[in-house]
Amino acid sequence: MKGNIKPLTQRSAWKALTTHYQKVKGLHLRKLFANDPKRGERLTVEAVGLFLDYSKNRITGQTLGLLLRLAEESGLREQIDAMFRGEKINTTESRPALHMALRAPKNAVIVVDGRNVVPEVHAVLDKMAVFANRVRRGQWRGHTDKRIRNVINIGIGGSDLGPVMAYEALKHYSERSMTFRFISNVDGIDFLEATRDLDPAETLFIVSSKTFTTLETMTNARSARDWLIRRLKGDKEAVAKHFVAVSTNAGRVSEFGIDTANMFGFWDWVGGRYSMDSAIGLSTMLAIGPDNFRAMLKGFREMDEHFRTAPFERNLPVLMGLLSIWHNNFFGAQTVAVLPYEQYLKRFPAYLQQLAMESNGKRVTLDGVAVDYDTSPVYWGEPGTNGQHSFYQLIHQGSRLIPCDFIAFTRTLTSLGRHHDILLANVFAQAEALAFGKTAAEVKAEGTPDWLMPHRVFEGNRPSNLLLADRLTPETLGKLVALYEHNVFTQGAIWHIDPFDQWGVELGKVLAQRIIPELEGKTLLRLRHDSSTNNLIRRCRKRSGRY
Ligand code: G6Q
Repeated sequence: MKGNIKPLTQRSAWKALTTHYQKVKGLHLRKLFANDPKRGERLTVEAVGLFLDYSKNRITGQTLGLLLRLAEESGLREQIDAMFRGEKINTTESRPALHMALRAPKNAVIVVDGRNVVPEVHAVLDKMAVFANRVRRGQWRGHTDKRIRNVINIGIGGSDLGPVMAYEALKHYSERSMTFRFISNVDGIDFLEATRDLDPAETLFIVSSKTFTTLETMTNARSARDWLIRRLKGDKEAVAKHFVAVSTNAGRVSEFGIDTANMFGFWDWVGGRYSMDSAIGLSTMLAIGPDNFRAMLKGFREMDEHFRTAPFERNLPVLMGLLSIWHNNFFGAQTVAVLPYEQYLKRFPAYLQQLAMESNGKRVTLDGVAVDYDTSPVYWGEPGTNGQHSFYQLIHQGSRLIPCDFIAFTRTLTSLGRHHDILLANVFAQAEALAFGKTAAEVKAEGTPDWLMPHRVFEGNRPSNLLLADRLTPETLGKLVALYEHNVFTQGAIWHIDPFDQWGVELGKVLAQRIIPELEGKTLLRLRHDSSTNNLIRRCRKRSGRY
């Protein structure tokens, strides 16, 4: 699509939306609902077991029509097809973005550089399953023949956030006799706290790194190797039974001392933040077992198919992406709050932050031209109901517009008295309160004195989506993650940016490498940074007694 698409603000649907926005920006959801008693039933869509109520967004039928036209004019259909065909849509890295191949059925054919990649995907999945079963059944044992009871994933960014989120989300299905931990931060505290109460003889490390060069991961992996060898009486042979790798870089893996027979591969066409369903999910498979992992892949696959084939007006990721664009680019909403009413999804907002913000946090188009519109909003959130007692105040009565994605499940995984009904009542109440607020007349009728009135009035008209599924299963999680992957893609496609690169992460990494010897060196090197950075380095050296 590069080059043959009009700049966003010159597309006719964009211009029409700009005019339309002026007409509808003052419309209140109270009025929209009052004028259309069936709105709450009409503006919903159900697909692959997920139900989306998008009626509480500040849209009319015309808004929706124009947004759908924008999708067409932006070549969304062609861009979806190009992605699924394996074209090199990640143009700045000259790679396809083919995470859909990770969940393709065995008989699918997806060709990258003349080769069908599906058999390789399934070969890795099978190898993961054999390994996971051996560990879970106590057949893969540690160096001293003890059973493996602890699994620690060492990785960062895309090699950490997905596995952590999936482990937490699917804990209900996990092998409870085993302990799962995740080390990502180069801050040694992360390592020390994760290992302090574990027996190395019962601990398996998964070093997850696409490149196997990432500073944080390699520093943590080396500390893990030292910890293991030291605690197992200096026996270097122990590494073979206590370390496996997930990587695309076999050379580096064997340099580290891990037998490549114990390496689980993936491919450069899988972006880090799109890799939780590749071998990067090995910790997930160890926790929930291969069958549950495959069920999760099935969920991903169903959402992929829905995204690829459903007409845009009934296409969940497309609708969510378009609504996000509407609030972001026209109402000027700077953020999106993702609020799961499901404790198991407590890490879902953090996972989404990387997915959305690393993907669409871009300031130039695919053609390298600076954008003259906003791209990714800031994603953030916490599980309900906790947020209600802290930051929801700002969503209800603050000066900013914050569209919310509520996520809830009709059934709970572990029933405890009335908890689930109370939880659901809260999520519905929040969406209702945000949309309709409380009018001055209502506040007055309660006998509120005049001076207090402005404080007690809720303006309402705050948009939200409500996603409702039946139960949080591995399959549902797969659907949910794929929904957001494609929602993010939809937005990136309309903004005409590359959602699959991440050059912005590079500069800090390079500078850190330069500063490390300046901090560690026995003598102070000549510092050539700005005066602030130089001063900070000198201060740290001095305070830690280095000169
Ligand atoms: C994700 C990013 C980034 C990456 C980490 C870890 O899309 O590229 O978060 O996943 O930097 O990289 P490695 O897996 O190579 O260690």
